[in-house]
Amino acid sequence: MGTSATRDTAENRRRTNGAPDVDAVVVGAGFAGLYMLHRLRGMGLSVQVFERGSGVGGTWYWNRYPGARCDSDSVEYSYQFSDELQQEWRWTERYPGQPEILRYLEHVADRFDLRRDIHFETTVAEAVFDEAAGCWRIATEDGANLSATYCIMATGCLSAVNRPAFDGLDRFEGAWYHTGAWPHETVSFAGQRVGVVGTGSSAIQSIPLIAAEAQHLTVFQRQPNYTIPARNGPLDEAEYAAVRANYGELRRRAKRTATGSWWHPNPTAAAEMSAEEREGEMEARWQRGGLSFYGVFDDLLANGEANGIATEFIRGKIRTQVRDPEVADLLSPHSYMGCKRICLDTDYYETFNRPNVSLVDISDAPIEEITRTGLRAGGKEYELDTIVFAIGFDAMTGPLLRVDIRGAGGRSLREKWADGPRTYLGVAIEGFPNLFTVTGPTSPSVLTSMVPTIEQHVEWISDCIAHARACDRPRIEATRAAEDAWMEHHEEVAAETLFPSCNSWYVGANVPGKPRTVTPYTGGFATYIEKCDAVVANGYEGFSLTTG
Ligand code: N01
Repeated sequence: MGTSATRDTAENRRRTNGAPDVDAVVVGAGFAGLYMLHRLRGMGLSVQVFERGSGVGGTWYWNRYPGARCDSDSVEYSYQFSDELQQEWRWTERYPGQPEILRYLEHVADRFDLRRDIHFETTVAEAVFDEAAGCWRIATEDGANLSATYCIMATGCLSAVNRPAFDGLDRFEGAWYHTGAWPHETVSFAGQRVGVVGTGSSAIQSIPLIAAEAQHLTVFQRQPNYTIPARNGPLDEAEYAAVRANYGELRRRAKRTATGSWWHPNPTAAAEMSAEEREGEMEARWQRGGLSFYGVFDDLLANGEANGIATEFIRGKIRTQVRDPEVADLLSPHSYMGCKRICLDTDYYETFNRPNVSLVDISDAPIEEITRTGLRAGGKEYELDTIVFAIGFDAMTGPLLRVDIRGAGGRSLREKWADGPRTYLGVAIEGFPNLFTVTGPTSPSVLTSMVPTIEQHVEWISDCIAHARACDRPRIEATRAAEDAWMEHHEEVAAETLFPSCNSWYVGANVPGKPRTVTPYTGGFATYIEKCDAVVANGYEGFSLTTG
């Protein structure tokens, strides 16, 4: 591991003084970790970043599957902390593809000279709070150690892949891939019989491209998903220039919304609209494409009837696109819309009209085993040369719990969260002083536009650290009472939504044995920002600050 950067003379001096090696360790070098490093460095802190991949990018480093693309508009899915950066960078399409986002993050790493403090191909195995020294001791899988006053987990929400746990996988003689850990080399499907397991966002993006190349594609579907046409295309130069001239206002406005996005939510409940008005609203959003369909009615995610109107509209669209009525029926979800993440697609439904594509319903006939030459589901054998597992992630808690984190008194985070995550604001955890989580469980994160939500967290956390240092009480910890009150509020607002009713990764239903709890904060980005700001205005209410 390349820890030589942490062994320079200044740090050696700190070591001999009994001080921690560095002020802060950041785990992860995606959108969150890169900005955290830049921000803390700007405050004069010594910082070291550990990153599992061989390059920066996080999500966009790992998810290289065919068709991988962001569902947020490129002009929104970018940092706002540097106006120079947002003015000089040029996006090319409405939704940025994985290679373009990765280039953007590589540019950011170079532009702000971030790489010199990042240790690549270095996986953090353990983070243990040393009560006596008042610091975190970080150990990596390859046996290196580093101590730091602050430990910031910038590990992302969807970075721990849901590993295929099917019997017989080790006997499979073909090739297999997980969309969330895709090889860097081009994968060819030409002339092959390919199976895709899963029909979430990753599958919906990759299926049309795999189908165009494979000899035959079989899609194994457990539950269908709602997907809206992306309507991707090159950015219009004049519109883009207007955005660049108005970035500040557009970004400010987004922070006053529930999702942190630029699209306009309809402020009217479905029942307050006429049938024609509802139809017009749904059709307009369908034609415009994109995640603005979430904003079709004010009560889409809170009222079953409103939701039912939208889902019937989508099922109608599926029936007009898919020629075989039986296939159309199988592709039509009947659950609530939006309590599983809505997907965006390019030609997804049309793909099922192709003669080389078949859909297999495994809702009642799960995959029994992977065989030497394919897989068996519902007692039937499917011969396959390649299997693509698009089976998602151990979301939000997985990236944190795969590190053995032990707080004050040796308390393990895995034990504390055995029945589900508990945090204060999704940034701090009682019993784990000086540990922060960027977009952690119970923060709005995955229900909002990810980059602005990450920036808000990075800024809040770094300001909190600055405050603790300025008042010479560097040990900062969420109190039990504050965490309890936050969790009560979190659970209360979640209970008012439709989220608990769906088997989604938002509630951990996709990972066998995972405690079922609504993990992201459903109260909205604007409300969340107000709450975070109020905590600061009240002198970091809910935190105890001590000399440590
Ligand atoms: O994962 P998913 P994903 N046997 O969990 C099925 C973000 N994202 O990687 O629905 C058979 O959504 C599972 O079935 P079911 C986005 O937030 C963003 O697609 O649980 N099938 C489901 O169909 C997204 O929501 C972007 O019944 C199994 C699928 O696999 C999140 O990442 C692009 C199974 C998993 O779908 C995750 O998306 C891609 C099993 N044992 C992803 N286990 C963009 O911004 C699971 N499944 C563009």
